[in-house]
Amino acid sequence: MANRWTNTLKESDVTPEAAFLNRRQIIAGAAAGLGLGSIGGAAFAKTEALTPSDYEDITQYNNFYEFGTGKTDPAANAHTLVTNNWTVKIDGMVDKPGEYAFEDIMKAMTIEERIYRFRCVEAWSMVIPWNGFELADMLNFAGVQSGARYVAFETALRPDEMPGVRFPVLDWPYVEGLRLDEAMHPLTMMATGIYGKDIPNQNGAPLRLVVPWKYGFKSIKSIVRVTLTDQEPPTSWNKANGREYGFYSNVNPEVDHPRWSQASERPVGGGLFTKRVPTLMMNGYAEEVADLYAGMDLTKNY
Ligand SMILES: Nc1nc2c(c(=O)[nH]1)N[C@H]1C(S)=C(S)[C@@H](COP(=O)(O)O)O[C@H]1N2
Ligand SMILES: [Mo]
Repeated sequence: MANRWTNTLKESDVTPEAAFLNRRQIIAGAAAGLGLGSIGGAAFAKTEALTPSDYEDITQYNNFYEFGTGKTDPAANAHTLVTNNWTVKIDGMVDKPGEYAFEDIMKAMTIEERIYRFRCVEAWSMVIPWNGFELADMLNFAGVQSGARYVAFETALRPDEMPGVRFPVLDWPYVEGLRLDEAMHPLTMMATGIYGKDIPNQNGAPLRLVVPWKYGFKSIKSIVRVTLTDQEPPTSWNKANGREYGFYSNVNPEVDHPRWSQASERPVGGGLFTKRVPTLMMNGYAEEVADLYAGMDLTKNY
């Protein structure tokens, strides 16, 4: 693919502002403005500098329940995951279904860097410089058939390598899903690296989804299967508690979790006295993605 975004640039030689400006101009087809806009009263940042979180924080404070439910469990335990000879089955409503070697997917994709906000539904956040490719490119590579409307994702389930799956915290394997237009959106990526290094096991090696305008649990890790379908696929957290976790799970400061506010968040890594900051509508990406949800009641489609 052509270098549409910041793929030739490294974090060291581009300011996040420049990268975001470039991206926004391409998507919007117009010059980007500065300052704040609003949707339904909630502020969102149009353009601002994003300072990436420390590598240490990004890779030592994780959620990956297959390796335990504590924030430091994944970093402590995920070394047992064998990522050699990884394959991803791409099946369902595609022209070229198959069991693809991770290396072959990588050869066909353009790896670029993108610095995205990351917002967990638990109300902590980070800024992560991902390396990876657009999910759309991988789906086009497999050939999406016209009847497909959703994409289902599945994480590896390997009891011998994943100490956490002994516990029935979730109905394993971890599964997630997107509407096809969300999956094809140019912001949606498959991450294979962080800070220019291969993605660590605890962050979802060798490839995981990143959907920056949705709560973190949508960004499913260590993917082994991607299925194009015409039915809304089941998702792990929705199955576990459908009242608290919906299919869409767009970051929305105006729709609280039944047990806590989503209006603000705690940036991870700033030490004990870090101030909470306001949560942005669609995590700051409303200008790019809000039209995907035009006419939908976001309090019902949470
Ligand atoms: N397979 C799998 N994917 C997962 C999870 C998980 O437990 N298992 N946790 C999710 C949640 S709740 C979050 S916040 C992010 C955390 O990603 P990070 O550890 O890279 O920050 O991964 C998501 N993807
Ligand atoms: Mo999360």
